[in-house]
Amino acid sequence: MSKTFNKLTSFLVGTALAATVASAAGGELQKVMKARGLTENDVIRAAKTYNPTGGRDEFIVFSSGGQSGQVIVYGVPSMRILKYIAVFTPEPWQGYGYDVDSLKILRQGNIRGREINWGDTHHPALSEKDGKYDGRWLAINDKANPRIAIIDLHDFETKQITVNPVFKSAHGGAFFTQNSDYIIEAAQYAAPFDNFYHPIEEYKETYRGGVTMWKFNYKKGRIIPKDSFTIEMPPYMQDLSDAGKGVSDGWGFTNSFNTEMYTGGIEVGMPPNEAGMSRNDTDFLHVYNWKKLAKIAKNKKNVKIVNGHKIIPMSVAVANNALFLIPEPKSPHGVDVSPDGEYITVCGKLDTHASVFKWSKIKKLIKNKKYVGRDPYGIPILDMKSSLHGQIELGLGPLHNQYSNVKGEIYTSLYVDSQIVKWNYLTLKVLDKENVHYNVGHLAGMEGKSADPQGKYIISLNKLAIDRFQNVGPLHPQNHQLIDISGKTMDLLVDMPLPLGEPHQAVAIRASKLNPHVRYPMGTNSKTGKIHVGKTLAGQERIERRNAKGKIDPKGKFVTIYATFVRSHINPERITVNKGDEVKIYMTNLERAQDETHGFTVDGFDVHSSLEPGETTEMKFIADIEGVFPYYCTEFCSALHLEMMGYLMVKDPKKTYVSAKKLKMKTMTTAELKAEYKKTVAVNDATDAVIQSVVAFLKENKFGEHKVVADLVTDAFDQYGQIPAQKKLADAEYKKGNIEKAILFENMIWQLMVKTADVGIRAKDALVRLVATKQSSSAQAGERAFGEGGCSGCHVIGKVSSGPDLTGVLQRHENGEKWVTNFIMNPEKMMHDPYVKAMIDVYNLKMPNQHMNKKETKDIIEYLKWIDTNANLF
Ligand code: RUQ
Ligand code: CUA
Repeated sequence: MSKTFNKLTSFLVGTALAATVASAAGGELQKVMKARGLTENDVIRAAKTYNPTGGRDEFIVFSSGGQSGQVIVYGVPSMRILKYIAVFTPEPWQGYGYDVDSLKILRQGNIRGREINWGDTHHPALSEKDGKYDGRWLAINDKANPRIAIIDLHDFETKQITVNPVFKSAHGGAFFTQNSDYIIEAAQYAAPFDNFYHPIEEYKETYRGGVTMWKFNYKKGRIIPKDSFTIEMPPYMQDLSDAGKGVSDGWGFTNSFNTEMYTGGIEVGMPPNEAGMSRNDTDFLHVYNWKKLAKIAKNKKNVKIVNGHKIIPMSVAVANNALFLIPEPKSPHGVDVSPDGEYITVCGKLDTHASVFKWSKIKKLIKNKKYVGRDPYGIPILDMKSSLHGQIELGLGPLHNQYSNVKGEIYTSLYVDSQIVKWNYLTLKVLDKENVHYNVGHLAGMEGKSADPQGKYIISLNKLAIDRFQNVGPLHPQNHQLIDISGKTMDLLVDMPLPLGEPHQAVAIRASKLNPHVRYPMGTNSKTGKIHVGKTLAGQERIERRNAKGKIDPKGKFVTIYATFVRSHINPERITVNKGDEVKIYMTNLERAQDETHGFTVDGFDVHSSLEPGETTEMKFIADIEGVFPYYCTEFCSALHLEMMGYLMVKDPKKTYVSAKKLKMKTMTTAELKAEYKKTVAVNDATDAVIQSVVAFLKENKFGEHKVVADLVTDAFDQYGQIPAQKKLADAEYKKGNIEKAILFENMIWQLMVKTADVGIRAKDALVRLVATKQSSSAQAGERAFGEGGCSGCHVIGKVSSGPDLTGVLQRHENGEKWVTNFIMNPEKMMHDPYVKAMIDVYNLKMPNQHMNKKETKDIIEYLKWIDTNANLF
């Protein structure tokens, strides 16, 4: 490990960087470094991982959430968490498991009719085309309750959970084949395929291992169980798997431990499992031709049906030359196929070596039927030596591998040594080692297991954090460490604590390959992708009461509410039902604006739904207790979010209720009401004038040519378009003399106008940025300094605020640039200038000294020049 070289270059670069930045920031950086005890190397590493606000990451990582049963999404290099995707476990924020539609997905994971509400997510896999990630689907397995879930990367939601009908645990999944035709899932602990009792003494006869090939419909993004099959395997503990690709496409590789078929029995005086299961020097790498087996499985004669699922017996696979074993060093762990498919690296775990098998050698042995023997189940065994490209000593506890963009370059985790080794699987040479903290399991390279690895970074997924973070009690977070692999040697950049289960494995993809939606087509059931039966548009909101036959019936016990959500009200706002009624609420979020999610709950009923723009969901419960239950929007969606509420009132039909005596309260006189009405209308007219000026500006500058702006304008008009209906109601009430109600409707108009103006102004700002001339980097820095240095506290461009509008300020004075520069840097010295004096009188304020340095002042001048060139836009 050439650490000295590494440190030296970093130091030189670091000093140079620090010097430039320091001279620019007047030693500010050095001050911060000193105060925080940072070295130059630290600063470089920080700069390599820092994302300024609004900045994006180059890669997106999908990490298993371990025992949380979820998937964790974060960015690289910033290591900022972006999302937890609910998969096998209820997740309240997303409403997963708390509304009817998501509960249906969660319940697909029932095993033998029983609810399972957790999962041990292990291996996420991204869908592939020609072995390359395409960013469309994500699959992940549950080791504890053998299941595979499919997540749609258009909305990052779980769409399907498939239970393995014959396995009792499953570790070696999920792995896509190179064109996503199948997903591989290998069993872990051998067990009977059926659901009956079989004594452990009959282990060899009745317990089985296996590999399930799940047929995947890429277009729909669903597993098709009826077209899937399991390859029966001996009761060895099948472990990790990988699909062949390129030259080895069509084949699968799964390694194993406990080929001893030891079954322990501490309680009856036998040595424990760990002793017996690691007795032999070698275990078996299973090599199978899944493409051939998929064809064979189509013929009924070749399969056995267990629990409604197709099994290809070992004998059939062997008779068709589709299943082989190769000895591998004992109790191995990772098996990883190289980007071209020619090399298969198996790590030793209990052995300090990695073994690199060569596909062309294996293929030849298979073709020539050169076997060294058969296992007790009749499976042909290939000679280990003749299958190997070579072996290499890496260190203690080698586990998992990832590839980089450099040919032959491979990275391996060393669990016991707590190190990452960089080596070459072609030349079998170790190139570098890096310490990690501590006990690394998997590694995540950037597309590092695809046919197109990107290099740049490796993430070390450590099992233990020990002393790396603030002590938060005996249960520590796990630690993901980001390592820069772009240089000659590795450089550990940053730690990320993950407090959500043991994240086993992660896969990373270029962010540019992901294409998620920002909204759903109106009324979508996101779980099915179809229009929801409960889709409700504005004006269609209603409450229906039906009988058991589904007929409208005022005496029925089934109440259906068709509700809509839009800033900032829920329609309806009052729901009264009888105790014992079955209440079903369909909810549609009418918003089309990006990120305008509403949430919904009825207090006390253990229900929650998250409604993304355009989404419809369903909620169901029995109103089995009497009382008054507020319901409300659970996302802080708007300034009037707290007002986004209503009441569910449950009355007992067996009770008689005595009305409360009405309180006498002072009411307004007609004259007072009329005055308030007039004032409200006047405010609305003034607000509308502002909106019209923004609209005129948007039209003049052809907003339609810019998608971002056009989307915002659509959203603004969604709000504005609701005004005429409210106006009609207001006018009608006024005519009838209901001035109080007329005022309320006028108020609603004002709310809609404020929302319109809010988005309209955002659209205008976005448009200004798009049509204005490009800012020089100095003007950009100037705008930042203007904002952060406090100038914007008093000066608003294009408007007179608590200070004068600065548009044209450079023209207002002779030698304008110099004048403004002096005024910014030494305002005190110019207080007697007659112009400044006059300004002080007008604004009742003195220009303060904001202690801008020369560079900042110069940048601000550039920014002011940019404003002048684009003065027509402000
Ligand atoms: S396996 S730490 Cu569960 Cu992926 Cu190796
Ligand atoms: Cu909608 Cu808060």
